[in-house]
Amino acid sequence: MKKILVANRGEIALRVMRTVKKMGIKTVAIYSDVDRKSPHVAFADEAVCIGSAPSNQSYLLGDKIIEVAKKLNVDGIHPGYGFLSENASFSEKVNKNGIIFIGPKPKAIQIMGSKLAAKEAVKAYGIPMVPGIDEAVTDVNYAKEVARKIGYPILIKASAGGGGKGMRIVYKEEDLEEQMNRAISEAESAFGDGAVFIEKYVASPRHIEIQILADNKGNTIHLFERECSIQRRHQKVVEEAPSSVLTSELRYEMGEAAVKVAKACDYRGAGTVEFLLDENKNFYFLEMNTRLQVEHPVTEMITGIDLVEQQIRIARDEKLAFNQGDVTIKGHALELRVYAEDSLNNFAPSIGILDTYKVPKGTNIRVDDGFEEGMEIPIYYDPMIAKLIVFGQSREEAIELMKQAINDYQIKGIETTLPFGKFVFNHEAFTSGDFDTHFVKKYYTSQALSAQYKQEAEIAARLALYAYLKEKQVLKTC
Ligand code: MV4
Repeated sequence: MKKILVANRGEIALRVMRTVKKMGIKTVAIYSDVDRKSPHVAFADEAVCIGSAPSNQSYLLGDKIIEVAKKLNVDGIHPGYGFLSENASFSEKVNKNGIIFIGPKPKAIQIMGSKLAAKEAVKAYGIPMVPGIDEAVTDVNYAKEVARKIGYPILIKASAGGGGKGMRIVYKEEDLEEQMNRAISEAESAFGDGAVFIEKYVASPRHIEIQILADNKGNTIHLFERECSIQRRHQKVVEEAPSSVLTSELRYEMGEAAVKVAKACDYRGAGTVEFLLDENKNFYFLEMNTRLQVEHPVTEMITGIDLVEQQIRIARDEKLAFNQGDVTIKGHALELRVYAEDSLNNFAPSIGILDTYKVPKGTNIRVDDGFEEGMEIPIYYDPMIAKLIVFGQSREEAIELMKQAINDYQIKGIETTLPFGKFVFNHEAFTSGDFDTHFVKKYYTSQALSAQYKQEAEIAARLALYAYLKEKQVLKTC
C-alpha cells in the first residue's frame, strides 16, 4: 500500500494518519467545509473537501469518498470509528472498486451488526450468554412464558440496536405487553428493523471488552481487556486496562471466549468483543464491535502494540509478527474522554472557541486530539475533543499521573468533562476498584463535584494560613 485515505475527522483521523505516515505510506484526508482548518487536513499529504458540515452531506457520503479515492489512486481506506466504519455495504463497495477496506470482511460486519445474527453465529462455540432467547419475539404470550422461565427483571433489546439504544427493562409481567410493543415500534422507527429479543436483566454489571487481532493466515489472538464501566447514558467517559477485577484465570477464560467469537464470524483485523461481568464474576457475551474503538489507546499503552499499524499490516496480508504468548501486560493505563460538555450542568453541550488550549506533557502522558487553540468546536459532530491517556507501572501510579495531567490541562472558552474526570479519579469507589456501570448514577451530582472542589479550596486555604503563621513566627524571632 502506497496511499491510504482516512474516511474520518478529528482526533481519530489524525491518530490514524500518524501511524500511516510512520509506516512510510502517503495520507489522504477528507473534510467537510467547517473542518477545512482542522489539524487532520493540515497533517495529510493530500486533502479533499467532500461536502458541507452535516455528516450525511460529507463524512457519510460513501460513494463520493470512493470516487475521491479512485481519482487519487488510493490503495486503502481506513474508516476510523463511527461514520462508515460499521457499514457493511460501504466496505463491500470499497473492495469492489479495487480498494482495500482496512477492517473486517463485509460479512463479519453484517453478522455483528445484528445482535440476533451474532448470537446465532457464536451458538456452536460454547460462549457464555445471558439467559434468554436468541430469536425475535413477536408473540406476547410466548414472551411471557420466556420471561417467567428466566425470571424478572428482564431486558427487551432491539436486534439492530447497540450501545444501549432501544433497551427496556421490565420488572413484572403486567408491564411486559406494553413495553414489548413500545420496544418493537421504537426499533422499527430507529433502525428500520422491529426485531426484539429478551434477556435476563443483569442488574449491576461491569462492562469489560476484549481486544482482538486476526490476520488472513488463520491467526487470531487477544490483547487482553479494557474496563469501560464508567459511562453515562451509554457514553463511556473513563476506560482502563487491565481491569482491576479480573483474576488471571478469568482473563484467560474471557480471552479464549473472545477469540472464539472472532473465529465464529471469520473475523479479520482489529475488533472488540464486549462482555458483561456480574457481581459473581460470571461473564456473558454481549456483542462485537467490528472497528477500531475510541478507547484503543489503553490497550496500546499496556501492550506496546500500535493497533492501527496492525490493522494496516493485516490489510496488506501480512502474518501477525507475534503470537498469544508474546503479548504481555506491561503496566496500567487510564483514559479520560474530554468532551465539550459541562460537568457542573448535567453534561449540557458546551459550544464556543478554544481560547486557551494547552495539553499536559510528559513521560507516559498521551493526548489524542484533533483541535488547536483558537479553533471553534463544530456542533455537527461528536462532542469529544480529546482523549487523555496515561500509563503507570501500577494502577495507583497511573491514577496519580492522571490527576496531575488533568490539573496541567488548560482549556478555556468551553466547559469540558475534565472536572468530572477529577471527580472519578478521586472517588473511593474508583480507586478501590469497587464500581460497576451505575457509578455515575450512584455517586455523581454536580454538588458532589463542587464539594470536592470546596474541600480542595479549604486545604489550600489551610496551607496558606499555615505558611503565613510560620513566616510570622520566623519574623518575630529575628
Ligand atoms: C445488558 C445489561 C444488563 N443485562 N444486558 C448496554 C449497551 C449494550 N451493549 C448492552 N447494554 C447492557 N446490556 C443484560 N442482559 C446492561 C447493559 C448496560 C450497560 C452495558 C455496558 C455498559 C454500560 C451499560 C449501561 C447500562 C446498561
